[in-house]
Amino acid sequence: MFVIFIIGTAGSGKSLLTATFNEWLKESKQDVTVVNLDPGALTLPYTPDVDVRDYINVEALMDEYRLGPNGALIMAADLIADQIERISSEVESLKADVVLVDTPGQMELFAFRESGPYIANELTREPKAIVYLFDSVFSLNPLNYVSNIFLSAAVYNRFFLPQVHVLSKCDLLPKEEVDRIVDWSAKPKALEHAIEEKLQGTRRLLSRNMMKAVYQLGLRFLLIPVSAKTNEGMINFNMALERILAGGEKYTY
Ligand SMILES: Nc1nc2c(ncn2[C@@H]2O[C@H](COP(=O)(O)OP(=O)(O)OP(=O)(O)O)[C@@H](O)[C@H]2O)c(=O)[nH]1
Ligand SMILES: [Mg+2]
Repeated sequence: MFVIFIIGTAGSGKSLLTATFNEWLKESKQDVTVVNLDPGALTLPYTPDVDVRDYINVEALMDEYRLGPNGALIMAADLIADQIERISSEVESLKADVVLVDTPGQMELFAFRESGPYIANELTREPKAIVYLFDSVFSLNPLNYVSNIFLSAAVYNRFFLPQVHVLSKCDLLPKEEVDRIVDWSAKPKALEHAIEEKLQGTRRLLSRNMMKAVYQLGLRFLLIPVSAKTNEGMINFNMALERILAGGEKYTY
């Protein structure tokens, strides 16, 4: 069994990628369990096999503790941690080859609170990986792109799990733009050039220094363009995960 957490900023495409990758894996005869860890999800583009909303009710928390939606979501994040043993048993009992975990809409609830890494650690003892999403349209601007590199470095620093980096919603940009962003991710020089060209003043200085800081840490963020609408890039995405999780073999033996 391999466990894959899909993480990214709000609206970056986590839930739809979970849905599409689930279908894609099932078509290639893999046995998949889909887990929804977002207690605040109103609708989902897939039917979860394990759903945190069966354990925690955000609206009830709002009523009972007189919390606003964000306060209730923070409380929910900690309550998920309390329930993790039961959730983990439920996942294990389904005995799938691949477990896809869709994480809360607001990434900071999962990535930057104590409960997130605890949940990730306790959700089975099987090998795990993180998929971090860079939203294509958001990443067009080098300043946004660099900020996202920083966020994904922060996520790595929290979980210390192998990480795959995806340029999500790649169907929304022309191919040249997609290639340009992928080029930034492969060649620091190309990104530096874009920063010089498109940014001025303090923004340019900050972006350049932030980028250098990340590269000095030895972190690399090679992006795989993927569309959850057209299925573009799904093969490369799956290969990257197989390489990390199964040493390049299929998930099922
Ligand atoms: N064109 C296109 N749109 C996408 C793609 N993936 C997601 N979207 C759209 O982007 C919006 C957000 O997608 P979600 O999958 O809900 O993103 P999310 O990260 O789960 O969002 P939250 O959980 O609400 O933070 C939806 O309107 C999706 O239809 C994609 O590959 N291509
Ligand atoms: Mg979602």
